[in-house]
Amino acid sequence: MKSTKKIGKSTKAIHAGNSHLSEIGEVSMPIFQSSTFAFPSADEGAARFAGTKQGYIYTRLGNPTINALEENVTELEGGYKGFATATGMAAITTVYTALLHQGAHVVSSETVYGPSRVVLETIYAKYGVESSFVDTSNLDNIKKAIRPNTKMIFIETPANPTITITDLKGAADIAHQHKLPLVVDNTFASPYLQRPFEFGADIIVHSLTKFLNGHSDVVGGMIVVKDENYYKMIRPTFTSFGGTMDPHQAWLVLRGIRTLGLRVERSQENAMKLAQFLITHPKVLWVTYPGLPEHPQYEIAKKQMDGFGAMIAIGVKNGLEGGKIVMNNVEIFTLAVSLGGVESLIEHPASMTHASVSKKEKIKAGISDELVRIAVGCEDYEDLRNDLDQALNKIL
Ligand code: LCS
Repeated sequence: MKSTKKIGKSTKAIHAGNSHLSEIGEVSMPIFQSSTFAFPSADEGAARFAGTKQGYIYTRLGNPTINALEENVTELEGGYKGFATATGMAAITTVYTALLHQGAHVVSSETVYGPSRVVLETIYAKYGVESSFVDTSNLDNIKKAIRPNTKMIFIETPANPTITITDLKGAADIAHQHKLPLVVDNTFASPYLQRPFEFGADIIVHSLTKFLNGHSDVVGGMIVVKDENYYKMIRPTFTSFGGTMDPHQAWLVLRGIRTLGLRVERSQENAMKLAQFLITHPKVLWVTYPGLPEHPQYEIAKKQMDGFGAMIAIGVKNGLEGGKIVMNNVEIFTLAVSLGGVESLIEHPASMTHASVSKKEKIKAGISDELVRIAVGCEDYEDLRNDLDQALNKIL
Protein backbone atom coordinates (compact mmCIF):
# COMPACT_ATOMS: atom_id res chain seq x y z
CA MET A 1 0.00 0.00 0.00
CA LYS A 2 1.15 3.54 -0.70
CA SER A 3 1.61 6.13 2.09
CA THR A 4 0.89 3.53 4.78
CA LYS A 5 1.74 5.92 7.62
CA LYS A 6 -1.58 7.71 7.14
CA ILE A 7 -3.60 4.51 6.94
CA GLY A 8 -5.39 3.18 10.04
CA LYS A 9 -4.54 -0.11 11.72
CA SER A 10 -7.76 -1.91 10.77
CA THR A 11 -7.45 -0.79 7.14
CA LYS A 12 -3.88 -2.10 7.06
CA ALA A 13 -4.93 -5.41 8.63
CA ILE A 14 -7.53 -5.86 5.88
CA HIS A 15 -5.58 -4.60 2.85
CA ALA A 16 -1.83 -4.80 3.46
CA GLY A 17 -0.10 -7.53 1.45
CA ASN A 18 -2.57 -7.47 -1.40
CA SER A 19 -0.08 -6.12 -3.92
CA HIS A 20 0.30 -9.57 -5.55
CA LEU A 21 -3.33 -9.83 -6.65
CA SER A 22 -3.68 -10.66 -10.37
CA GLU A 23 -5.76 -9.16 -13.21
CA ILE A 24 -8.56 -11.67 -12.55
CA GLY A 25 -9.66 -9.42 -9.72
CA GLU A 26 -9.75 -11.83 -6.80
CA VAL A 27 -10.37 -10.05 -3.50
CA SER A 28 -8.82 -12.72 -1.31
CA MET A 29 -5.20 -13.76 -1.81
CA PRO A 30 -5.23 -17.23 -3.44
CA ILE A 31 -3.38 -20.16 -1.89
CA PHE A 32 -0.36 -20.89 -4.08
CA GLN A 33 -0.09 -24.50 -2.95
CA SER A 34 3.00 -25.21 -5.00
CA SER A 35 6.35 -26.33 -3.62
CA THR A 36 8.32 -25.14 -6.65
CA PHE A 37 8.01 -22.62 -9.49
CA ALA A 38 8.86 -23.19 -13.17
CA PHE A 39 11.61 -21.08 -14.73
CA PRO A 40 10.89 -19.80 -18.26
CA SER A 41 14.51 -20.58 -19.23
CA ALA A 42 17.72 -21.98 -17.77
CA ASP A 43 19.27 -18.50 -17.77
CA GLU A 44 16.28 -17.09 -15.89
CA GLY A 45 16.56 -19.89 -13.28
CA ALA A 46 20.26 -19.15 -12.79
CA ALA A 47 19.55 -15.42 -12.57
CA ARG A 48 16.92 -15.97 -9.86
CA PHE A 49 19.38 -18.06 -7.87
CA ALA A 50 22.07 -15.42 -8.35
CA GLY A 51 19.63 -12.77 -7.12
CA THR A 52 20.05 -10.68 -10.27
CA LYS A 53 16.41 -11.31 -11.26
CA GLN A 54 13.30 -11.30 -9.09
CA GLY A 55 11.02 -14.32 -9.20
CA TYR A 56 9.89 -17.33 -7.24
CA ILE A 57 12.12 -20.40 -7.00
CA TYR A 58 10.99 -22.78 -4.27
CA THR A 59 8.47 -22.32 -1.43
CA ARG A 60 11.03 -22.56 1.39
CA LEU A 61 12.68 -19.50 -0.17
CA GLY A 62 9.49 -17.59 -1.02
CA ASN A 63 5.87 -18.07 -2.08
CA PRO A 64 3.24 -15.48 -3.09
CA THR A 65 0.73 -16.39 -0.35
CA ILE A 66 3.42 -16.46 2.33
CA ASN A 67 4.90 -13.21 1.05
CA ALA A 68 1.48 -11.56 1.25
CA LEU A 69 1.30 -12.46 4.94
CA GLU A 70 4.86 -11.24 5.51
CA GLU A 71 4.02 -7.90 3.87
CA ASN A 72 0.83 -7.59 5.88
CA VAL A 73 2.44 -8.08 9.31
CA THR A 74 5.45 -5.96 8.28
CA GLU A 75 3.13 -3.06 7.43
CA LEU A 76 1.19 -3.49 10.66
CA GLU A 77 4.45 -3.32 12.61
CA GLY A 78 5.92 -0.53 10.47
CA GLY A 79 9.03 -2.62 9.70
CA TYR A 80 11.27 -3.28 6.70
CA LYS A 81 10.56 -6.97 5.94
CA GLY A 82 9.10 -10.06 7.54
CA PHE A 83 9.85 -13.78 7.64
CA ALA A 84 6.88 -16.10 8.20
CA THR A 85 7.79 -19.19 10.20
CA ALA A 86 6.15 -22.53 10.98
CA THR A 87 5.54 -21.57 14.63
CA GLY A 88 6.32 -18.75 17.04
CA MET A 89 9.16 -20.84 18.47
CA ALA A 90 10.65 -21.17 14.96
CA ALA A 91 10.64 -17.35 14.72
CA ILE A 92 12.36 -17.03 18.10
CA THR A 93 14.98 -19.73 17.51
CA THR A 94 15.72 -18.37 14.02
CA VAL A 95 16.54 -14.99 15.60
CA TYR A 96 18.58 -16.60 18.39
CA THR A 97 20.53 -18.70 15.88
CA ALA A 98 21.17 -15.79 13.53
CA LEU A 99 22.31 -13.33 16.20
CA LEU A 100 24.19 -15.55 18.64
CA HIS A 101 27.37 -17.62 18.44
CA GLN A 102 29.57 -19.67 20.70
CA GLY A 103 30.58 -17.56 23.70
CA ALA A 104 27.85 -14.95 23.10
CA HIS A 105 25.58 -13.78 25.92
CA VAL A 106 21.89 -12.83 25.96
CA VAL A 107 20.01 -10.65 28.45
CA SER A 108 16.35 -11.71 28.52
CA SER A 109 13.23 -10.91 30.49
CA GLU A 110 12.85 -13.50 33.25
CA THR A 111 9.18 -13.84 32.40
CA VAL A 112 8.87 -14.98 28.84
CA TYR A 113 6.99 -17.90 27.30
CA GLY A 114 8.60 -20.95 29.01
CA PRO A 115 10.28 -22.52 25.95
CA SER A 116 11.73 -19.14 24.79
CA ARG A 117 13.76 -19.23 27.98
CA VAL A 118 14.40 -22.93 28.38
CA VAL A 119 15.76 -23.33 24.84
CA LEU A 120 18.52 -20.85 25.80
CA GLU A 121 19.23 -22.59 29.11
CA THR A 122 19.45 -26.04 27.53
CA ILE A 123 20.02 -26.25 23.77
CA TYR A 124 21.86 -22.95 23.16
CA ALA A 125 23.88 -23.48 26.36
CA LYS A 126 25.09 -26.73 24.79
CA TYR A 127 26.61 -24.63 21.99
CA GLY A 128 28.29 -22.27 24.44
CA VAL A 129 25.70 -19.45 24.58
CA GLU A 130 25.30 -17.79 27.99
CA SER A 131 22.07 -16.18 29.15
CA SER A 132 20.91 -13.97 32.04
CA PHE A 133 17.23 -13.66 32.94
CA VAL A 134 16.28 -10.50 34.80
CA ASP A 135 13.19 -8.52 35.72
CA THR A 136 13.29 -6.12 32.75
CA SER A 137 10.45 -4.00 34.16
CA ASN A 138 13.31 -2.42 36.16
CA LEU A 139 15.67 -1.05 33.49
CA ASP A 140 18.61 -1.02 35.91
CA ASN A 141 18.52 -4.81 35.86
CA ILE A 142 19.13 -4.79 32.10
CA LYS A 143 22.07 -2.39 32.46
CA LYS A 144 23.64 -4.49 35.22
CA ALA A 145 23.26 -7.74 33.29
CA ILE A 146 25.08 -6.57 30.15
CA ARG A 147 28.55 -8.14 29.75
CA PRO A 148 31.32 -7.53 27.19
CA ASN A 149 30.10 -10.62 25.26
CA THR A 150 26.40 -9.66 25.28
CA LYS A 151 24.99 -9.82 21.74
CA MET A 152 21.24 -9.38 22.17
CA ILE A 153 18.57 -8.08 24.54
CA PHE A 154 15.33 -10.04 24.36
CA ILE A 155 12.16 -8.82 26.03
CA GLU A 156 8.56 -9.90 26.11
CA THR A 157 5.99 -7.23 26.99
CA PRO A 158 3.32 -7.77 28.22
CA ALA A 159 5.03 -10.89 29.53
CA ASN A 160 3.62 -14.38 29.61
CA PRO A 161 2.16 -15.18 32.16
CA THR A 162 2.73 -12.45 34.75
CA ILE A 163 1.58 -9.60 32.43
CA THR A 164 4.66 -7.63 33.47
CA ILE A 165 5.35 -4.60 31.26
CA THR A 166 8.83 -3.50 30.16
CA ASP A 167 9.50 0.09 29.06
CA LEU A 168 10.25 -0.37 25.35
CA LYS A 169 11.95 2.99 24.80
CA GLY A 170 14.03 2.63 27.95
CA ALA A 171 15.16 -0.88 26.95
CA ALA A 172 15.94 0.24 23.37
CA ASP A 173 18.01 3.18 24.63
CA ILE A 174 20.10 0.89 26.84
CA ALA A 175 20.53 -1.64 24.01
CA HIS A 176 21.69 1.05 21.59
CA GLN A 177 24.09 2.64 24.08
CA HIS A 178 25.80 -0.77 24.05
CA LYS A 179 25.36 -1.22 20.27
CA LEU A 180 23.09 -4.22 20.86
CA PRO A 181 19.88 -5.18 19.08
CA LEU A 182 16.64 -5.10 21.05
CA VAL A 183 14.41 -8.04 20.14
CA VAL A 184 10.79 -7.82 21.31
CA ASP A 185 8.23 -10.61 21.49
CA ASN A 186 5.06 -8.65 20.67
CA THR A 187 2.69 -11.63 20.79
CA PHE A 188 0.59 -10.56 23.80
CA ALA A 189 -0.16 -7.07 22.46
CA SER A 190 -0.19 -7.68 18.68
CA PRO A 191 0.70 -4.72 16.43
CA TYR A 192 -2.87 -3.50 16.85
CA LEU A 193 -2.02 -2.42 20.41
CA GLN A 194 1.76 -1.96 20.39
CA ARG A 195 4.36 -1.31 17.69
CA PRO A 196 7.81 -1.74 19.25
CA PHE A 197 9.67 -0.19 16.28
CA GLU A 198 8.09 3.16 17.25
CA PHE A 199 10.06 2.93 20.51
CA GLY A 200 13.37 1.82 19.01
CA ALA A 201 13.17 -1.99 18.80
CA ASP A 202 15.28 -3.64 16.09
CA ILE A 203 13.56 -7.00 15.59
CA ILE A 204 10.03 -8.13 16.50
CA VAL A 205 8.90 -11.74 16.87
CA HIS A 206 5.38 -13.11 17.03
CA SER A 207 3.52 -16.26 17.65
CA LEU A 208 0.90 -15.77 14.92
CA THR A 209 -0.95 -18.62 16.62
CA LYS A 210 -2.41 -16.03 19.01
CA PHE A 211 -4.14 -12.69 18.28
CA LEU A 212 -2.98 -12.30 14.68
CA ASN A 213 -4.56 -15.54 13.50
CA GLY A 214 -7.18 -15.31 16.23
CA HIS A 215 -9.15 -18.52 15.73
CA SER A 216 -7.17 -21.24 17.56
CA ASP A 217 -6.87 -23.24 14.34
CA VAL A 218 -3.32 -22.53 13.12
CA VAL A 219 0.19 -22.35 14.58
CA GLY A 220 2.58 -19.90 13.00
CA GLY A 221 5.22 -17.29 13.66
CA MET A 222 6.73 -14.12 12.22
CA ILE A 223 9.97 -12.18 12.46
CA VAL A 224 9.87 -8.52 11.38
CA VAL A 225 13.10 -6.56 11.01
CA LYS A 226 13.51 -2.80 11.05
CA ASP A 227 16.11 -2.54 8.26
CA GLU A 228 18.06 -4.28 5.51
CA ASN A 229 20.98 -4.96 7.80
CA TYR A 230 18.95 -7.23 10.08
CA TYR A 231 17.21 -8.71 7.02
CA LYS A 232 20.56 -9.86 5.64
CA MET A 233 21.63 -11.14 9.04
CA ILE A 234 18.54 -13.34 9.49
CA ARG A 235 17.67 -14.54 5.98
CA PRO A 236 20.35 -17.29 5.65
CA THR A 237 19.29 -18.90 8.94
CA PHE A 238 15.61 -18.56 8.03
CA THR A 239 15.92 -20.29 4.66
CA SER A 240 18.54 -22.91 5.60
CA PHE A 241 17.18 -24.05 8.97
CA GLY A 242 13.86 -24.57 7.25
CA GLY A 243 11.36 -23.48 9.90
CA THR A 244 9.37 -21.79 7.15
CA MET A 245 5.61 -21.64 6.70
CA ASP A 246 3.22 -23.51 4.44
CA PRO A 247 1.04 -21.53 1.95
CA HIS A 248 -2.21 -22.87 3.37
CA GLN A 249 -1.15 -21.89 6.89
CA ALA A 250 -0.26 -18.39 5.58
CA TRP A 251 -3.65 -18.05 3.91
CA LEU A 252 -5.48 -18.98 7.10
CA VAL A 253 -3.51 -16.41 9.11
CA LEU A 254 -4.17 -13.73 6.46
CA ARG A 255 -7.87 -14.57 6.74
CA GLY A 256 -7.71 -14.21 10.53
CA ILE A 257 -5.83 -10.90 10.42
CA ARG A 258 -8.64 -9.24 8.48
CA THR A 259 -10.67 -9.08 11.68
CA LEU A 260 -7.76 -8.26 13.99
CA GLY A 261 -9.15 -4.85 14.94
CA LEU A 262 -12.65 -6.11 15.67
CA ARG A 263 -11.43 -9.05 17.72
CA VAL A 264 -8.84 -7.16 19.75
CA GLU A 265 -11.26 -4.32 20.54
CA ARG A 266 -13.94 -6.75 21.66
CA SER A 267 -11.68 -9.01 23.71
CA GLN A 268 -9.91 -6.16 25.49
CA GLU A 269 -13.23 -4.51 26.32
CA ASN A 270 -14.32 -7.82 27.87
CA ALA A 271 -10.96 -8.11 29.66
CA MET A 272 -11.18 -4.65 31.22
CA LYS A 273 -14.67 -5.34 32.55
CA LEU A 274 -13.66 -8.79 33.80
CA ALA A 275 -10.56 -7.42 35.56
CA GLN A 276 -12.72 -4.80 37.29
CA PHE A 277 -15.22 -7.50 38.29
CA LEU A 278 -12.57 -9.96 39.49
CA ILE A 279 -10.78 -7.43 41.69
CA THR A 280 -13.97 -7.05 43.76
CA HIS A 281 -14.68 -10.81 43.94
CA PRO A 282 -14.43 -12.28 47.47
CA LYS A 283 -12.65 -15.45 46.22
CA VAL A 284 -10.00 -13.50 44.27
CA LEU A 285 -6.86 -12.41 46.13
CA TRP A 286 -5.23 -10.36 43.38
CA VAL A 287 -5.62 -9.42 39.73
CA THR A 288 -2.84 -8.38 37.34
CA TYR A 289 -4.14 -6.50 34.31
CA PRO A 290 -2.30 -3.50 32.80
CA GLY A 291 -5.55 -1.54 32.50
CA LEU A 292 -6.00 -1.43 36.29
CA PRO A 293 -4.27 1.56 37.93
CA GLU A 294 -3.02 -0.93 40.59
CA HIS A 295 -0.79 -2.62 37.96
CA PRO A 296 2.84 -1.69 38.84
CA GLN A 297 3.57 -0.57 35.26
CA TYR A 298 0.17 0.99 34.50
CA GLU A 299 1.74 4.33 33.44
CA ILE A 300 4.21 2.67 31.06
CA ALA A 301 1.45 0.52 29.56
CA LYS A 302 -0.59 3.68 28.92
CA LYS A 303 2.40 5.31 27.24
CA GLN A 304 3.40 2.50 24.89
CA MET A 305 0.18 0.58 24.24
CA ASP A 306 -2.99 1.67 22.41
CA GLY A 307 -5.03 -0.54 24.73
CA PHE A 308 -4.40 -2.98 27.56
CA GLY A 309 -5.00 -6.29 25.81
CA ALA A 310 -6.93 -9.39 26.72
CA MET A 311 -4.63 -11.27 29.11
CA ILE A 312 -5.28 -11.35 32.87
CA ALA A 313 -3.43 -13.15 35.69
CA ILE A 314 -5.25 -13.85 38.95
CA GLY A 315 -4.58 -15.47 42.29
CA VAL A 316 -7.54 -17.09 44.03
CA LYS A 317 -8.29 -18.22 47.58
CA ASN A 318 -6.66 -21.52 48.59
CA GLY A 319 -3.90 -21.12 45.97
CA LEU A 320 -3.54 -23.90 43.44
CA GLU A 321 -6.36 -25.96 45.01
CA GLY A 322 -8.68 -22.99 44.53
CA GLY A 323 -7.37 -22.45 41.01
CA LYS A 324 -8.05 -26.08 40.11
CA ILE A 325 -11.64 -25.72 41.30
CA VAL A 326 -12.09 -22.70 39.00
CA MET A 327 -10.41 -24.41 36.00
CA ASN A 328 -12.40 -27.62 36.49
CA ASN A 329 -15.74 -25.86 36.82
CA VAL A 330 -15.78 -23.29 34.04
CA GLU A 331 -18.36 -23.96 31.34
CA ILE A 332 -17.85 -21.20 28.78
CA PHE A 333 -14.12 -20.71 29.30
CA THR A 334 -12.12 -23.65 27.95
CA LEU A 335 -9.38 -25.19 30.08
CA ALA A 336 -6.59 -25.03 27.50
CA VAL A 337 -3.25 -23.37 26.87
CA SER A 338 -2.75 -20.76 24.12
CA LEU A 339 -4.46 -17.39 23.87
CA GLY A 340 -5.60 -14.73 21.44
CA GLY A 341 -8.47 -16.69 19.88
CA VAL A 342 -12.11 -15.65 19.79
CA GLU A 343 -12.82 -18.17 22.54
CA SER A 344 -11.85 -17.50 26.16
CA LEU A 345 -9.30 -19.88 27.70
CA ILE A 346 -8.03 -20.53 31.22
CA GLU A 347 -4.85 -22.35 32.29
CA HIS A 348 -2.28 -22.84 35.05
CA PRO A 349 1.15 -21.59 33.87
CA ALA A 350 3.27 -23.18 36.64
CA SER A 351 2.17 -26.70 35.65
CA MET A 352 1.38 -26.10 31.97
CA THR A 353 2.87 -23.36 29.70
CA HIS A 354 5.83 -22.74 32.04
CA ALA A 355 6.23 -26.29 33.37
CA SER A 356 9.69 -26.53 31.75
CA VAL A 357 11.05 -23.56 33.77
CA SER A 358 12.78 -24.69 36.99
CA LYS A 359 10.83 -24.28 40.24
CA LYS A 360 13.42 -21.84 41.63
CA GLU A 361 13.31 -19.65 38.52
CA LYS A 362 9.52 -19.75 38.43
CA ILE A 363 9.35 -18.44 41.99
CA LYS A 364 11.90 -15.69 41.21
CA ALA A 365 9.91 -14.66 38.12
CA GLY A 366 6.58 -14.53 39.96
CA ILE A 367 5.11 -17.61 38.21
CA SER A 368 3.60 -18.83 41.46
CA ASP A 369 1.49 -21.94 41.98
CA GLU A 370 -1.50 -19.74 42.73
CA LEU A 371 -1.32 -17.85 39.40
CA VAL A 372 -4.15 -18.71 37.00
CA ARG A 373 -3.98 -17.17 33.52
CA ILE A 374 -7.07 -16.00 31.68
CA ALA A 375 -7.10 -15.32 27.92
CA VAL A 376 -10.24 -13.33 27.26
CA GLY A 377 -12.09 -13.87 23.98
CA CYS A 378 -14.97 -12.26 22.14
CA GLU A 379 -18.00 -13.86 23.80
CA ASP A 380 -20.72 -11.79 25.52
CA TYR A 381 -19.26 -10.19 28.63
CA GLU A 382 -22.13 -11.22 30.91
CA ASP A 383 -21.62 -14.88 30.02
CA LEU A 384 -17.90 -14.71 30.80
CA ARG A 385 -18.51 -12.90 34.09
CA ASN A 386 -21.25 -15.31 35.17
CA ASP A 387 -19.10 -18.30 34.24
CA LEU A 388 -16.10 -17.15 36.29
CA ASP A 389 -18.39 -16.10 39.14
CA GLN A 390 -20.05 -19.53 39.43
CA ALA A 391 -16.69 -21.34 39.16
CA LEU A 392 -15.05 -19.05 41.77
CA ASN A 393 -17.98 -19.51 44.14
CA LYS A 394 -17.28 -23.27 44.20
CA ILE A 395 -14.12 -22.45 46.26
CA LEU A 396 -15.06 -22.95 49.89
N1 LCS B 1 5.83 -16.13 22.36
C1 LCS B 1 4.82 -16.05 23.25
C2 LCS B 1 4.65 -14.79 24.04
C3 LCS B 1 3.96 -17.13 23.43
O1 LCS B 1 2.97 -17.00 24.31
C4 LCS B 1 4.16 -18.31 22.67
C5 LCS B 1 3.29 -19.50 22.82
C6 LCS B 1 5.24 -18.36 21.78
C7 LCS B 1 6.04 -17.25 21.63
C8 LCS B 1 5.53 -19.58 20.94
O2 LCS B 1 4.62 -19.64 19.89
P1 LCS B 1 4.18 -20.99 19.16
O3 LCS B 1 5.42 -21.68 18.75
O4 LCS B 1 3.41 -21.79 20.14
O5 LCS B 1 3.37 -20.51 18.01
N2 LCS B 1 2.47 -19.45 23.95
C9 LCS B 1 1.65 -20.37 24.37
C10 LCS B 1 0.91 -20.27 25.55
O6 LCS B 1 0.98 -19.36 26.38
N3 LCS B 1 0.12 -21.32 25.66
O7 LCS B 1 0.32 -22.21 24.64
C11 LCS B 1 1.34 -21.67 23.75
